[in-house]
Amino acid sequence: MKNLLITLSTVVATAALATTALAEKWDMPMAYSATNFHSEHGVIFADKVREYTAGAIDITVHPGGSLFGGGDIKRAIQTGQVPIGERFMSAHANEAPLLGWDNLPFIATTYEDNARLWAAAKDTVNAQLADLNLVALYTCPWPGQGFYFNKEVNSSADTQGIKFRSYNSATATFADALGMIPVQIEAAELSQALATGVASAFISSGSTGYDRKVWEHLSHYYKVNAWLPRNYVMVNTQVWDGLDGAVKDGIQKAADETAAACGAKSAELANFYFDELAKNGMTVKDAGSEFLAELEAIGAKMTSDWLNTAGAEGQAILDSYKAN
Ligand code: PCA
Repeated sequence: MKNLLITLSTVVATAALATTALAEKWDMPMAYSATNFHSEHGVIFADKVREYTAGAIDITVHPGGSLFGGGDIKRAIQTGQVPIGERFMSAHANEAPLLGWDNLPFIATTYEDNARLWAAAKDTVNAQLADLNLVALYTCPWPGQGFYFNKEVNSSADTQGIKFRSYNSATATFADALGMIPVQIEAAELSQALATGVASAFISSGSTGYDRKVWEHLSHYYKVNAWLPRNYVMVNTQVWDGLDGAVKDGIQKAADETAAACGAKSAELANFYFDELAKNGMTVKDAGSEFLAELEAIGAKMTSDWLNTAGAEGQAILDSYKAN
């Protein structure tokens, strides 16, 4: 009996070792701060992947641009420096215009509409990502985008010459159209940019203003709710193709569950962020009618510019969204 127990425990230990030896360790760079809900869901995803792949894939999340800065994450995955990572999808629209599908002002301004727009865009976007050597595992929306300023703003007469932190080419266009001077800065560097005067305005969700404690520098938030952009977790195509079917299924199940949980969390937190900005002394309100009318006119032009670069496939996404 003793011998049998020893033999059994040896078998168990060997099996455990075999699992450990087979476990692939994946570093997963993420662009936004550790306490942001996107990053927290990255950790939830990693835990689920470990569980659903029986330990075969062991993901370590590196939030806040600590492993690769936000602007470098996609390339690091494409070139196989890391197998997986997360980034803001429309940051890549300058390279692949279709990836700006979620950055069209005033087209889809609720979580429901954003989900419908993603459903319309998904196949086309995934085909585009395949051309970039990437497979998207899941996407998750930020809350709606509004404007941060250090003063009251009622129209573009108040925005001339302001240094504006942009996060992609579309937001730089928005700034230009309002007479502001865009400078692209990562969310991870935003507090520093505001503190040093490199920028004194930006467009973002309440989430990023809260994460970066921007009430230390700015006074007004206008809840324009212009669009709900998405982050996506992507994996290198060769890495993905090299996985066996059961592991792929486990990762995709983890991704699908994380997408649902992350989207629900984003919606749940949207008003919490506004409350926190206000509690910390900011004026949080809707844009006035004059400012809003200007933003809508700029937005319409941005959508037609996008359609010019995204072509028939872009038009098909919008047509299908409007038809459903
Ligand atoms: N926060 C990110 C992207 C969109 C958002 O709400 C940022 O400001 O960089």
